[in-house]
Amino acid sequence: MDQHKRELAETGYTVLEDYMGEALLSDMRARVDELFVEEGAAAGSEFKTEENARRLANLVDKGEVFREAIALPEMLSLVESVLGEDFKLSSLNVRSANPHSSSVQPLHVDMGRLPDAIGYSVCNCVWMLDDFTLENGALRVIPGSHNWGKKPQDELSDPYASHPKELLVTGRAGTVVVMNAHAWHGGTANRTDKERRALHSFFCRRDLPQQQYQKRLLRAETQSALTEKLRKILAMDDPLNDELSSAGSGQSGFMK
Ligand SMILES: O=C(O)CCC(=O)C(=O)O
Repeated sequence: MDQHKRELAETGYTVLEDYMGEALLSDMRARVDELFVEEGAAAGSEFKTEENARRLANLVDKGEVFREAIALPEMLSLVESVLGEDFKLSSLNVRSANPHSSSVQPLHVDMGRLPDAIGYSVCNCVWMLDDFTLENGALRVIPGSHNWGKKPQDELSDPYASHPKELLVTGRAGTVVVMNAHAWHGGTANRTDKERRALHSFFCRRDLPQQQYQKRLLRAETQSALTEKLRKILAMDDPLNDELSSAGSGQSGFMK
C-alpha cells in the first residue's frame, strides 16, 4: 500500500491490479447491464448525458454491490492519502464508452479545480468493468500534472489532441485506478466493436459541495439501511455538506 501511496503522490495515479475480485466484478457488471436496460434513454439523467458514451448516475441508491465497493478500505486509504481524512463521496457513476466512438474526451481536471491553499480537493477511482486496452478507450493521464497548478484548457491549444506526455492506463477488468483528479486526464476513443464500461467513485474534500447530493438522491429505504461507515463516506450527518450541496452547485459541465 505504501508503494501505491508513493506512486499516487508522485505521478498522480496508481493502479490496483485485479482489486475487485471475481465476485464483485461479475455482480457489478450484471447490475450495470440490468440498469442500462431498465433505465433506457433516461440512463444517467440525474447527472448528465454524453455523446459517444452511456452513463448511469446515483448508483449508491441502485445496488448493494455499489455500496460495498465504496467502502473498501484500501481504496479509501489511498483516497485519504490525497484528500486528508475529511473527505466524502461526491458522486458514483458509470461511464461506458460506446463501440466505434471516434471522439476522445478533452484533457481536463475534475470539477475544473486546481489544488488550493489547503491542498488537493478531488480524487477519482476508475473501476475497470472491461479490460482497458490501447484500442477501446482507455483512460489517458499525464503523470505529474496534478502538481502543475494549471488547467489544460488554459494551456493547450487543443485539449482533445494527444499530448506528448500522456500515458494510456490499460489493465484487466477488475482493476481499479486511483487518481488525483487534479491530474490532466480523459477518456480516449473506443475503436472496437464492444463497449468499455467503468465505474467512477469520485471523492472530494469536505469543504466542497457533493457533485450529487446524496441526502436528496437516496430513497428513504436506502438511507435507513446505511451503515455508520457509509453514512460518514456519504456525509449524511454533516450540516456543512447540507449547506454546500443542497443548492446543487456541485454539478459541473461536460465531465466531472
Ligand atoms: O471513463 C474514463 O475513462 C474517464 C472519464 C473521465 O475522466 C470523466 O468522465 O471525467
